[in-house]
Amino acid sequence: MKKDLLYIATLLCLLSISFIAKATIRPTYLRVEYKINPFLDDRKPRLSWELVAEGFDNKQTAYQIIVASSSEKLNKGVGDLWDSKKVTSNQTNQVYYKGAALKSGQQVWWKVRVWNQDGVAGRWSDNARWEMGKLDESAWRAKWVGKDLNHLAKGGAYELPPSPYLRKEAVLTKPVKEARLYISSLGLHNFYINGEKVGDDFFSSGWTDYNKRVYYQVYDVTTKLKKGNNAFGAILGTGWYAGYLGYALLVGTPQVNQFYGKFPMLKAQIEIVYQDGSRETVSTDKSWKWGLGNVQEADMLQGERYDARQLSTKWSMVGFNDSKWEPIGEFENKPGQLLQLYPGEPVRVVKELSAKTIKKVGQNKYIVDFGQNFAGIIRLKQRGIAGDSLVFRYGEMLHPDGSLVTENLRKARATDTYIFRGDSNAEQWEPSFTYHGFQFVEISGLKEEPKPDFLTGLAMSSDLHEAGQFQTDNSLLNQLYQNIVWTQRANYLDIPTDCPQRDERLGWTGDAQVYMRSAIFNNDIAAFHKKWIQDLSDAQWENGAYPIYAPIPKNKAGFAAIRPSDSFSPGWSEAGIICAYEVFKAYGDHEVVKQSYPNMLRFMEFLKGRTTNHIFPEGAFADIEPKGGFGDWLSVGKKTSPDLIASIYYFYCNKLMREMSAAIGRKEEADYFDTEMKASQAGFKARYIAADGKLKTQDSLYGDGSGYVEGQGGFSGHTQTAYANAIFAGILSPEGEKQAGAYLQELITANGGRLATGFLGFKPLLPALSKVGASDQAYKLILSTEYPSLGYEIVNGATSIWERWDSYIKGKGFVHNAAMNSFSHYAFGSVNEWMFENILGIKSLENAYRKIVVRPEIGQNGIKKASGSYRSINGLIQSAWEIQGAHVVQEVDIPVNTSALCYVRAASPKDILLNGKPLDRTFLRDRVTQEGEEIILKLGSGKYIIKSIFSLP
Ligand code: RAM
Repeated sequence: MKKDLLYIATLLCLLSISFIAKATIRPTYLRVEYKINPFLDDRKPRLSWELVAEGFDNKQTAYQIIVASSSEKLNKGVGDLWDSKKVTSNQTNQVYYKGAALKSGQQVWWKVRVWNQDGVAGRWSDNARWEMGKLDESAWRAKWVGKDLNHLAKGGAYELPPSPYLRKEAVLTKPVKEARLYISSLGLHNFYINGEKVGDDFFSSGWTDYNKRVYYQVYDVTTKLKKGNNAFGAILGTGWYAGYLGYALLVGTPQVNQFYGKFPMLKAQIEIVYQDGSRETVSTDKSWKWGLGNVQEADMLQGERYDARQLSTKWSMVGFNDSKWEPIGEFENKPGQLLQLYPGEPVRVVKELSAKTIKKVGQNKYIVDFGQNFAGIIRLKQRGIAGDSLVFRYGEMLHPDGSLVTENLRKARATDTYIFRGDSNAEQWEPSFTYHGFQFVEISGLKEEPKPDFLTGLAMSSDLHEAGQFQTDNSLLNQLYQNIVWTQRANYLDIPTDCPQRDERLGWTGDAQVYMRSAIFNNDIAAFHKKWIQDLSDAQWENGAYPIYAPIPKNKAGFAAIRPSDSFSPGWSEAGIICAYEVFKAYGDHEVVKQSYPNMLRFMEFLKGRTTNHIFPEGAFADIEPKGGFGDWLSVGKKTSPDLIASIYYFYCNKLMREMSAAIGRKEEADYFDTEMKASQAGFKARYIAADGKLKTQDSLYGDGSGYVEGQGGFSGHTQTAYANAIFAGILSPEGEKQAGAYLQELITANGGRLATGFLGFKPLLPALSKVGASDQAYKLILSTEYPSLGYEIVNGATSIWERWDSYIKGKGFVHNAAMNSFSHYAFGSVNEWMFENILGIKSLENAYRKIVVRPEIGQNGIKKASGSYRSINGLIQSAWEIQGAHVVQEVDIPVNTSALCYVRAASPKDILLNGKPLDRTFLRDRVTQEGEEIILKLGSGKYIIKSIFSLP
């Protein structure tokens, strides 16, 4: 009896243990192709999840995925599409769907469970889903429709036609069970069903090389339809397809707009499943009608003009009298033009800002200050007399006299006009087919003092998940972080643009590549860059070079249409390798490598073709415009030889290609890149390194420097930029790196403790200083408020990152005002990478942060406290530290299924308390090593508080 009781007790105990164990590890945040419950057209999409579990050292040892064709089946555990069964693996992301072939429109439900380190299965995740888009052309019935209204454009400085309005009514004979809208436009569209706008996204279907690829979106519109008559309507905007692009007008290119086509077109297909299972489709074709409406002008750069009197809001509802509207034109698909599901995240309004101040600046004229420089539009809420108009102009800065700075917009008109309908209540309006970069809005035509909330700032961005958090006890650094985040927000808008305000807004490749890792720490950019890296591949030149911006429309002769001399440049074109590499590293994404691999190989071949002795000697790129490329763009002081920089980049790209090739099993190529990398290292040494370790160039080979950017002053190899790049890329020998580190510091000191770098030099500057053990110098640079520095911008009121170190100088004002002077340029925000990797100390040791290093740089440098996090694809990593008197307290959070090497500054392991306790013997034996003044703790998942006696090196 006693025995029995004991047996039962033991059994109960075991059961409860296994029950607890079972409950502790669980997948959450299920995503497909980086998205939550998305529409997709990837036939073998990749699945991912995060894991949560209590306690320490939790790992996944196996998983099971079930994929079903209905939620009922999934709930019963029936994987009729795929049951992976138990798969022994620690992989939680980049897991390919390996089930039955999926059809167009197929709805898919899935869930996952995992086994932990003790082999105990956890509970199933919640159900998640995805739905397939259209997998081939035959699934499309809709035709392209559109109307050329260019003849209605009012003359003047800009040629801006009105937007065509499209409509169609259709009878649905039975009650609706489910409905989808598949929609694409060459240009931009707003789509309405029964008077309601579908979707909250802007600027769909995005900017691509429309000759090669056009995207579509899918929406669930079930609740918008009803049995009986339904009305469908659309307004089209020229957008990137037919509107103005870049600085074409400014530089005098004969063609200034309509780079891809003359007028916008729409393709929309509404697929309805009736409750009885039968189906109906309503598609765009020549049975649709078009008419004129309220949008009288709409252009991305020039702004929108909206006359609310022209058309009743009922135009997209049933019963509107469209007898005066005419049939729309129907157009064929362009051969070779792929129609695919938008792979990125849509542009949305991501933040709303209210006016900080409203100042009267003239008769009926006011200036609103939103207190923050951003990209987006305004929402107006105001009463007015029919026919009265308000004119909105946008600016990032004010002149000392309080007037709006618009000179730096160059030829971007950036002006919106609203003409009142004359409603008795306040009229509400926001433009649809334009956006501006601004903090200030000047409103003319306001006859009465406006209410404080008459205008709302709507900040737009590609709607990306937040990945980073960063805070310190230093308000300057905190503001810097906010400025970086805001500038990324303003420029990650369908493509990574250089700036959001002037007549440019192009996907500049140099800016994108220097900023790439910084961007990753702020947002989950994997889906965004899945799109843009494709844009880059589509934009590759015939000769294999990646361009200086992408997309890049081409003219009939095959040159850049916006400015024919825009071609390629060292430091810019390498984005094709570097951006793919950063996605590969951060997310463990092999697909991006495989997809663009043929393009990357072609580019490497192009580079190789220009080398002599595996590097680029002086003058190697003298044939491009500007000569030698853009070089260390916007640096101050002596210019760094662009060829020396190009040679370091060549070495670096070979190194990255070696790693990526090996990862996707291209052994032969990996070997080739290894050899070429080493050869370029030797070539670099022979040509660019002097006996004393100084970097040098043969200046005479540049002649008088004419044609080169700021070449008159001559070129040098002995610059901050040259050393920073060489150290960062790892092209030097250990001894050489030491010397370079010393020269770099010398140069900074000789420059009064100031930086002198441009786009290419600044990105590696602080990381290089940290690499050579000069972390304090890096801190000094980031905390400086003297010109040139990011702190200088902040003490002068910056809420975003400026294009130039001297965008504004006290006493001198806006020195470059009308030329190139953006106040929202993320390139110098590339310091973010150092803030996360060196202040917080979060680095990836293995791809995708499966193995993490936490090694914050703590010293006597003015910062006593820092905290932050990075949500990696393997989970949330947190790192915080604080100097408390004679101690440093570190708080570290390591995600389930990962491990970390955590560096603690202490003379001996005895000086460390881990979660309140001294390190025990087994821990000391198995998990502690020492490197100089640092103790390295090997930690599994869990939350840790590490207290150590503060010892400086
Ligand atoms: C400027 C862009 C961009 C830069 C190029 C070289 O016009 O704004 O930032 O990369 O030129």
